[in-house]
Amino acid sequence: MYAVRYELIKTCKQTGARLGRLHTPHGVIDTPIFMPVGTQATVKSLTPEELKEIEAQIILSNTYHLYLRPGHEIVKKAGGLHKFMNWDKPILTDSGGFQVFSLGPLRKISEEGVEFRSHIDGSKHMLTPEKAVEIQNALGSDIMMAFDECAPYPADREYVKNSLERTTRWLQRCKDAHKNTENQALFGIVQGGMYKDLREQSAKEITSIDLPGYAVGGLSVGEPKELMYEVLDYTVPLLPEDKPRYLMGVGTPDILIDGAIRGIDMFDCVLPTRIARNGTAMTSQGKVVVRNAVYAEDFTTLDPECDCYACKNYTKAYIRHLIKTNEILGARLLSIHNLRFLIKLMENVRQAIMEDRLMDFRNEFFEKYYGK
Ligand code: PRF
Ligand code: ZN
Repeated sequence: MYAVRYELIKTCKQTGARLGRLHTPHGVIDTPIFMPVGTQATVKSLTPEELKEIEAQIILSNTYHLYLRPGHEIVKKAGGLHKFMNWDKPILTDSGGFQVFSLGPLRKISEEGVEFRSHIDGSKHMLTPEKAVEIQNALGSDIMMAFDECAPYPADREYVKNSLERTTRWLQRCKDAHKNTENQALFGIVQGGMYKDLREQSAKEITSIDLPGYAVGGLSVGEPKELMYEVLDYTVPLLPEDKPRYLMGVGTPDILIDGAIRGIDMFDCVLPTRIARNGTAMTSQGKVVVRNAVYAEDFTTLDPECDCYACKNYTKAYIRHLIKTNEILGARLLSIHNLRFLIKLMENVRQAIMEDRLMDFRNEFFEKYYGK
């Protein structure tokens, strides 16, 4: 038995989007779901109580960062990541592959793995499929991601082909190294860049290795959005229907909806918390750059349709003041609000799937949010 089981409840008659439930060792998740990012074992500036208040069901954390600081051995000694950070709901950890590849010239790829220098002190390290599994086993996440290579965009065919074939070999090594299958689920990651035949090859190879879930990686790496949708259109149907599908590192409102319509069940993105710290709110009427001078005397709330703590208690003028003066509370309030906005958006998406009207919901949302 796998640690994680996907239960398909129904598909939307209007769009084909899936309503489901993901059963994990730390509870049940409703899908499609947005996962807040907590890279350093914290969703920046929020307590776990606040995450529960906005109804976050699962959070994402990172192997690479926790391996470097404080070190996975320390997290293990603390009793695992859940105990260490006082979060008792599901956690997904990314494998470190993607983060290491973002280091650019600081890394060297071989069949064995990736040699890299720490972005903190320049020290040399080696991440391999076995090491990524060992670290994630120590962290004790409910869902652990395979060690993969996300090819850059653009990249030539030959490079992408070699890279995806190595990613398949790395997945087999991850699976062989992962012993704790009762408590932690390993997900495979489909690569293949923007090449149809290479995506097909990767999907076929990756799904031939039996696992409790699969992700689509290598997207939102600088390609035009239309190209990403094209890749999803031919890749997602190649994934098994009885397993969850996770689109890695993507989570703007339009992609959450149009991804769900293409059969994606899980999303994550740093965007809501990152733009919060810059003074931008995502609202039912579109983005509001509350940092702007036009809000200096705006004593209305961020979003009249939002039920979050920030919207129940504070005005745009006040939050603008906090952001302009670099007060921590400004970033906190906007982070609470933006995360609640995306979590609520997914609640609405699930309700719309339930009622077979996701395309109507999509069109109304786009009209209001993007004015189109
Ligand atoms: N692989 C992994 N993590 C990721 C990605 C990937 O391709 C992406 C691509 N958008 C984000 N995070 N392991
Ligand atoms: Zn709000």
